[in-house]
Amino acid sequence: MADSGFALPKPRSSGPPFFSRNQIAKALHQVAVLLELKGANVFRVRSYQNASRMLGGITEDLGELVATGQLFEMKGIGKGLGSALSQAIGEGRWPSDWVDLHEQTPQGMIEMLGIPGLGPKRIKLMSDELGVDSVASLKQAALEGQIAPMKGFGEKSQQRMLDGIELLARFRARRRLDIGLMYGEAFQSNISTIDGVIKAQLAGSARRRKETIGDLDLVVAVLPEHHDEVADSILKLPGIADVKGAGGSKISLILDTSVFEGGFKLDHIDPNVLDAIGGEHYEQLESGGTIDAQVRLVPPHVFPFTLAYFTGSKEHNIAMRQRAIDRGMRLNEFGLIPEAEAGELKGMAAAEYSLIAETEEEIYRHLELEWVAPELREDMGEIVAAEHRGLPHLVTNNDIRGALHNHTTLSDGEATLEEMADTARKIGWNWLGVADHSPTLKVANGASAEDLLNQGTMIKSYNQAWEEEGVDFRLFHGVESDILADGKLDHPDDVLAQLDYTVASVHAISKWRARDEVQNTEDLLTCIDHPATTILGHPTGRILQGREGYEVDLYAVLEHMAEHNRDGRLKAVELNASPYRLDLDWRLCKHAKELGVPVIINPDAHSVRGLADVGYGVMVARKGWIESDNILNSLSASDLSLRLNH
Ligand code: DGT
Ligand code: CA
Ligand code: CA
Ligand code: ZN
Repeated sequence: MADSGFALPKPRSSGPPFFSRNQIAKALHQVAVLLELKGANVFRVRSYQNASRMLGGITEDLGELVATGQLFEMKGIGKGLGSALSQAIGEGRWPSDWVDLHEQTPQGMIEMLGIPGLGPKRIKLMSDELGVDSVASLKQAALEGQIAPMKGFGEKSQQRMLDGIELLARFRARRRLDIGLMYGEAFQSNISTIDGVIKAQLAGSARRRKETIGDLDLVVAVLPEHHDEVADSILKLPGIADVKGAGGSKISLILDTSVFEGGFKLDHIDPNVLDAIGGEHYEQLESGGTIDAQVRLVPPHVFPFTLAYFTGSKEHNIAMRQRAIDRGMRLNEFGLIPEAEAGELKGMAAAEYSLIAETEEEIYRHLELEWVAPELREDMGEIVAAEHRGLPHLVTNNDIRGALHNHTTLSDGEATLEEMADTARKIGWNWLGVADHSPTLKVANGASAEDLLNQGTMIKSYNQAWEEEGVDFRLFHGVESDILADGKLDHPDDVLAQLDYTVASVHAISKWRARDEVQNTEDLLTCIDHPATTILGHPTGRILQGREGYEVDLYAVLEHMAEHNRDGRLKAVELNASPYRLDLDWRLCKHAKELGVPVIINPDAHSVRGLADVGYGVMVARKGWIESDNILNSLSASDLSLRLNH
């Protein structure tokens, strides 16, 4: 695959200025890196590097600096660089030596730049001494121990390179849902603004809310007479690092982070999670990341069929197509076509005879089905349910009245109890539960029993004050207790008994991953039996794109929890809504629901912004067939209070 995060930006269609300040800074930086890869003179490299930094930081309007000639007077911009930039900004043409540099640098060298922690200087060295010219040959050399003996490298840096290669491969393969949606929604909204675009919609796994996304699929409705100009305009949108193919109704391209207006920033990441997804290198990986996208342009009357087809899943499509065949029809991305009329015709020609559908609903209706929400289209029983009008009334964001697993400054949260409560009230919640870490988790600043109980006293006084003022909001007091290796909880029973609830979670992941499924499952069952345990937190400990969870038989765990619930003891399973976790997996949500184990969607917020992550949990819950009645989040504060303190 061509890497592609590393191309010169394409000029805007309406200029001058043809490039933004960010694009210019990025291009200068890239030229510096490529020069260094080539072994150019350090002063030359540095002058590009400095110019990049300087122009990236200015507040003046770049177009104006060029127009007035002031650009030439700026520190670090010599005559050569000044004219090069004036031409780029004023005429939309990059200097030919920059273009040559990009074209002549071997793809393999550029690919190696994506390895976290590896810079051009060392790549050049390894290339000269070992003939390494791609990620694959670098990996080979490292595995054969050829890197370590080189001057200035050593065993450690050889291992770090191997780790980096693995991390890069993981990032290349698929992206997390939150990241995929960020790219997809930004690109969709850019396409929507193009003249002639009637509608643009995200399809594929992003629309189905899969936990990770392979590539983005977008469907665009456009009249045939506007097709070509719209296709041209799409190719000129910001954020396109490379075009893999464009012809007919399909455009394949690669997006990079310049699709985000105002740059790409990551929110606060909980250190436990960060550690699993690349630590200090994570931000570099993510901001140098790319994602593939496929855009299909179709006439409006075909749009619903194309949207449905490319929403998938493949398995759902196959089942739908079979249903059409059973009714003497052909279903594809162009239409739902009676065979008798289409005869030998194919593709768009056959689609002339398609039944009419203005929306997806009508396609499903033609096949005697209720419309199936995209999240459910996995061929996991949705078609039978749609046939019998038995699809679930999926939970929505509006059903969420609060959540129970959130952190404050008492452990590793950024915000105080007051700030968290304020924000929860502002976003319209009826209640909020705080569950700070327990003492064993030293890296997360686990709170002592004494501090925890003091927090409880504060919570009581807040609740009392709100009650007196007639404010319909309350705090619940819990703890996120570590589950210790023998299934015990991390506070004395008399401390736990004073709380409203306990979220029990495993954090010693490497230890649990080193053990077998039987042992892990047994310890979880023991922990669930503890009278204080109310909620099983992030049930597998997985970090998406980071690490697998520990082995555990979650079916057995859920069945055990179901038994408790049948006997009237509340044991809920968490759907951790952090986009890095999304744990409980959606495939198991449906199982929990069928067993009657209540689900609680928890953002595991470590900041006030973190509360919004509950939205990702709602997406996954929907994908797992969850209805409002299946979650604790939909209860009023008083009903929840009854459930917690039976
Ligand atoms: P991804 O990209 O791996 O996260 O997953 P999807 O589901 O977005 O898959 P993708 O991008 O390969 O294709 C988008 C949709 O197009 C897919 O969900 C269903 C449809 N599709 C693709 N290939 C086939 C196929 O061979 N048969 C059928 N029936 N549908 C297909
Ligand atoms: Ca896709
Ligand atoms: Ca695709
Ligand atoms: Zn946790």
